[in-house]
Amino acid sequence: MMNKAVLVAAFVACQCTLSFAQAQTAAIHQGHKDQLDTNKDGTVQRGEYQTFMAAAFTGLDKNKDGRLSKPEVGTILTVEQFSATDGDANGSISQAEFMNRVMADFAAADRSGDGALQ
Ligand SMILES: [Ca+2]
Ligand SMILES: [Ca+2]
Ligand SMILES: [Ca+2]
Repeated sequence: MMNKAVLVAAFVACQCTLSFAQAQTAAIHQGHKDQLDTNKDGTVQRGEYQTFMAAAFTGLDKNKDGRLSKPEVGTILTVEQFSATDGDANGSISQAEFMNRVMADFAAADRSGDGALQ
């Protein structure tokens, strides 16, 4: 579990200049699809993406207070991305805010609208 969390954090961190959706698409192209496609059916379903991103949130939440502070995401999100994700503008990103954002990105990346990314 720890290894997975570290791996996810590293994966997210290396995509720091991209949006979540771009990072996810790039990840698939770069061979990370196996990490997301946990049932190995060749597509990334909404549930698989959701599970992956929930693990990413856990990995990023270094002090385990259930929120992402600016220092915790400092190398991953730009100020603009942080503000866009912090829905209630309270200065930290809750898991709900994080998941709202990444699932919106999933929907944007799912151009065919079938709930899976090929
Ligand atoms: Ca799958
Ligand atoms: Ca935290
Ligand atoms: Ca917030």
